[in-house]
Amino acid sequence: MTTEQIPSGPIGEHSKNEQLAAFRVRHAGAKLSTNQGVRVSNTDDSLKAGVRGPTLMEDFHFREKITHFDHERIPERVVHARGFGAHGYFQVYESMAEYTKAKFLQDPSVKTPVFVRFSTVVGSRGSADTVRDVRGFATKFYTEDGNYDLVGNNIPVFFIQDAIKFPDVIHAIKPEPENEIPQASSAHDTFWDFVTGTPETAHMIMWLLSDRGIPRSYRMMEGFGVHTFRFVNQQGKACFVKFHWKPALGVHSLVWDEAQKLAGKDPDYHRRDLWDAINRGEYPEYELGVQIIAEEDEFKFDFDILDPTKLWPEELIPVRRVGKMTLTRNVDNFFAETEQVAFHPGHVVPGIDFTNDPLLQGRLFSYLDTQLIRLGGPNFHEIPINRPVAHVHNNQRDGYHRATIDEGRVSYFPNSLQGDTPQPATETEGGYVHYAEKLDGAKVRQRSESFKDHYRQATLFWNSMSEVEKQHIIQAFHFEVGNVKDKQIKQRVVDMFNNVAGDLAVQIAVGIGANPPASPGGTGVTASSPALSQENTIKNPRTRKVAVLAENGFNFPEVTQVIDTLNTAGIQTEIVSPNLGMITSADGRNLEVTKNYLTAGSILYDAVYIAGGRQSVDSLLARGDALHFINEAFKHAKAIGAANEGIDLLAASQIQGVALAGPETQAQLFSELGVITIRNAADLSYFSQEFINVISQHRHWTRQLQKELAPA
Ligand code: HDE
Repeated sequence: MTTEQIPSGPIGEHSKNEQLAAFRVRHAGAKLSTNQGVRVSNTDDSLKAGVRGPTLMEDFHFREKITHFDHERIPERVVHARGFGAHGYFQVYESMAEYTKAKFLQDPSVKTPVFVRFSTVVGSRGSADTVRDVRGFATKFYTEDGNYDLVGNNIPVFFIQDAIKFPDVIHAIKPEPENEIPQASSAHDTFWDFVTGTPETAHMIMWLLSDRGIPRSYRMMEGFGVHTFRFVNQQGKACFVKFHWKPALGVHSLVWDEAQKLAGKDPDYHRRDLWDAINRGEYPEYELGVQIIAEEDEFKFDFDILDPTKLWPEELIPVRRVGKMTLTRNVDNFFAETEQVAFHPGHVVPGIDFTNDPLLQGRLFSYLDTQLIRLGGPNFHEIPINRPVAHVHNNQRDGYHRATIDEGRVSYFPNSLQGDTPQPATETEGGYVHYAEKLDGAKVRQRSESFKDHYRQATLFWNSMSEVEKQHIIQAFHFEVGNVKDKQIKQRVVDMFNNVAGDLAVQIAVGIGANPPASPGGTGVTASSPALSQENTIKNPRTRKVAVLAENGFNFPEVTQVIDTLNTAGIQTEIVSPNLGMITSADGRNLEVTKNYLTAGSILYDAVYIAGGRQSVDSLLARGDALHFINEAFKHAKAIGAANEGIDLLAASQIQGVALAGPETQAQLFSELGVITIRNAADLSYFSQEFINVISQHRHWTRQLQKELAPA
């Protein structure tokens, strides 16, 4: 073996970036040329026989330009078509050698480059980001051992147990074939027809219809490998493992009304959020967690650990946080990187192996197959974003779009002409050796008996939800099944989810005009898992976005103090006013307006602050847009702050039943249900700090429960 063939040693944070540099081209300042490098003198007029005559065939510039344009599109992914990617690195906290020999999980000083692509599943490439859907969370680690892909979702379980059902579930959930309606939505007959005929979907449906289906941000959602994988250590000892990504900012969601409106106001809401955060240096972080079960404990649980519709309750099998991924760099070119990246759960490295989860086994076939058509042939691994940083040496040759120039006569093994190289590596040299699992079974098309409990973990999920999370699930059922036209399917939904929980089924039935279940059902499971509720997540105000409503005549010292304090805590602020340009304060100072009421909306923010200043507030009071802004933010359970005259706008809004600081109150802070007000205070630092606390709560659900969901 020549030195050139030995992998280059420890991989650094920048090694992928350095590799990509060779493929980057900067066009700024250059002369225009054809693809053949011939300079072009005019790209505005085609070559014609006379100024009003026909275009000539010999116009090679015209032909090349149009032909290339005609071929710009490649097939979109059959699922996960809409996505957004970013670069970063992963670092392990301490060696995981006890469990796995995977090199990127050994040395805490190594920063392994990664590329992550987040996605929605159902919608086409141009669909909106905020639809109710599962989110893909796919990570490519460019490790010293070669590429490792962890191709996961933001929901830890899947709709089906066996990959052979995948075309069925996807056909059912995609737009209906006769009219391609609805786009990017599961709220239609074919999907619920499939669900009610396929009880194994119950658990995942509970997750999809929960707040997890409408994340606030890609930066605020968990990721899950879903399947049970194997770790294998240097001694050849294996254990079962499930992978988790835990976001540093906690797990947070939109509310449904907001998600729907965002789909119109800013269909790029999630990709913009990620792009902007990385550009601002607010690098998203996710800890890698592992749950480990010893080989000998495979049958110790009341669920089958190979069943992908089951999670491993964290209270039973704790998640150990073993490392951290930080996303630090946006792509240079969406198509070249995000669109052409090719993930595959079969891209594993020594130390990580598969199990017999029948969903995983099927995926191992599908991902290579799909790239062949999507990326146009067998050489997609040569596309810059897909190239490993580790060296590639084999006897695979030719095919469409081959870029590598393989030297020499030898493209076979064994050979004498090249000293039998490239030659297989031994296990100690890093050769991948599959775990020698002992297998013995008859060929059958059957489902294991141990896969037949479809409801108990769905009940566990339901039991684990807070009151407001339960309300959201019920409302989601009312929306989803409310859009189903077939009455029998609607009734079947009630009957199916009666198997999960009687109270759930009764409440679903009320909203969709179906009959309540004949007798309340359930599984008898009374346990709950606190880790499943978003109520128990990290509450961190960093990177939250606050709209500041202000007009001419605002109170400059007050507004700037509040803005400065929020900004110092990492919270972003934007001044929203009727017109862009400058607004002038009561004392003659200027502030630049960021957004007007047409380009902004309360749905684009996590919180609202109403500036004080008599003239400013009088203008706001006369503005329907401003009142709508407040009412909508209140409805969506967002934090609202106001000082001095700003409180008059709250008093004039539809916010009711919340105590506000009155005109005579002296510097006393009022804080109720996420609405925080103060009057006549010389200094707003205490108010600003409390406002930050209120913002960090994400949403004030009690308000929603009390004001919105209470029976009339
Ligand atoms: Fe996928 N899935 N999938 N999937 N999947 C694809 O591969 C498939 C499944 C996931 O950002 C496709 O390159 C089958 C589970 C993500 O590029 C395709 C089955 C999980 C992405 C495919 C599943 C996923 C995909 C479409 C049933 C979570 C986007 C384009 C056995 C663990 C990756 C492509 C990216 C993409 C097939 C089930 C996650 C067709 C057959 C379970 C995140 O190959």
